[in-house]
Amino acid sequence: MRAFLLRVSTLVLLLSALSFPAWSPARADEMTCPEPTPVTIDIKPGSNQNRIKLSSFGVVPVAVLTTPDFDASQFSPEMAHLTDAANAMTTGCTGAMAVRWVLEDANKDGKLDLVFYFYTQDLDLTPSSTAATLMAHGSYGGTTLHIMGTDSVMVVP
Ligand SMILES: [Ca+2]
Ligand SMILES: [Ca+2]
Repeated sequence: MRAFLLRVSTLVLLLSALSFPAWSPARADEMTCPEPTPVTIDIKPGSNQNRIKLSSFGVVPVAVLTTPDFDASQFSPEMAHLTDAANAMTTGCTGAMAVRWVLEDANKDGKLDLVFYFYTQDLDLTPSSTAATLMAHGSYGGTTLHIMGTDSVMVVP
């Protein structure tokens, strides 16, 4: 009888250990992005057409512009993604991951902007894509901040 009870309680412990990860809310939170702050972005600064050739092996620069509401030079990014705007809201942080970033005045207004670079081959864009969304997280004046901005693209194979 005692051995039987021990076996049952072991089984219960084992089952609860197995089912725990499935409903842990902390884990679900890590998989989605918090509410982002809207920012102004410029895909391919200097070009209004924002033509992206998918077969190219280059990089696509995407500038987060400094505006009266957002000082890009105060943002220290930890990670950034660029994705088809149609996927951005439904699938969260997906798409290409930034390979590097640099502070420079991308729109020549005398204020530093933050320019992210993405490998064209990492992009999830298709010839039917019309816009791309940049999402980044990092710290802004010591507090954690998620930013998001969208710009048009013209995608060619
Ligand atoms: Ca542009
Ligand atoms: Ca600027």
